[in-house]
Amino acid sequence: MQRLLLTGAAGGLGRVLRERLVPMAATLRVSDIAPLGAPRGPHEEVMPCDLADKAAVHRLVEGCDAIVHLGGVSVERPFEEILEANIKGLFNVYEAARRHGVRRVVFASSNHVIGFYRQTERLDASALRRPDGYYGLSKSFGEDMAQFYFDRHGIETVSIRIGSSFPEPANRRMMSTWLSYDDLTRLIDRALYTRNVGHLVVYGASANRDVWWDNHAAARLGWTPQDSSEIFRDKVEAQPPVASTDPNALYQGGGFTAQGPFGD
Ligand code: NAI
Ligand code: 15L
Repeated sequence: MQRLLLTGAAGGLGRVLRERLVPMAATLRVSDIAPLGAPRGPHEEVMPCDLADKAAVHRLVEGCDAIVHLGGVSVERPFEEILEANIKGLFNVYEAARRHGVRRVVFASSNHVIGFYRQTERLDASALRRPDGYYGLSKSFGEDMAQFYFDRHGIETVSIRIGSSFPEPANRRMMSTWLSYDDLTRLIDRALYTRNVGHLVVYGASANRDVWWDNHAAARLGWTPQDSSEIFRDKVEAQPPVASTDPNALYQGGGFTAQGPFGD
């Protein structure tokens, strides 16, 4: 891998992966609409870019061999904001990938594409999607876009339905959805380097005790999670209990299922 592009590099996961992706390519090109600071060394190129700006995205993608695409709105927001960053933005990324010969994308999808399933249900990656908001819809569209660009143009993508990737689980729901940074890093490595994946959808969750997702599709990547949220159980269960009628206790997407609509 000569040049790897990381979008969303100023974000929560981007700041972590900016360090951890360094061994995966000779040059890491980092990008965001938010400030990124100076290059961290000769291995790094810094290119600020608004994903909704088509010409800028084409300049950004030119010369790259693969893309780890984290950039975009990462929470529930009014549709117009999601449209610019996540829908037009992703289209710009794939069109630029097609034009400039990029063969592999790792797409940060989300558990919110299946957020309206109950926490009592166990899903694999082939389950019918049930997005829990505009954000989840944009990720669902993103997975369809990835499939289309493989079928039509042969660009391979691993769409990772990330659960909750933070230093530690913040609440009871995240005991099921938590993905450690180490497991995420190993998953991205396999998603970049495993041959002939086509468009593959996998769940991004650590080996947590109460998982909701049958992640057998991830075996194709030779990835199995090494970490577990269990080490945080006592701390999380010291929090006040959540009512059984609370969306955080009912739905896989938790509170996202009850956000919006906006502007009424
Ligand atoms: P974040 O919100 O911290 O980072 C997203 C980055 O995208 C930000 O730095 C932001 O400035 C940038 N961005 C937003 N609009 C942009 C635009 N128009 N042009 C260029 N850059 C833009 O989110 P986080 O947690 O780092 O997540 C990274 C990715 O992973 C996101 O796509 C998110 O949807 C996805 N994800 C994250 C999960 C998590 O638990 N952290 C769970 C599921 C999915
Ligand atoms: C996501 O998709 C969000 O980007 C992240 O901020 C968390 O809210 C996560 O899902 C989650 O469901 O915990």
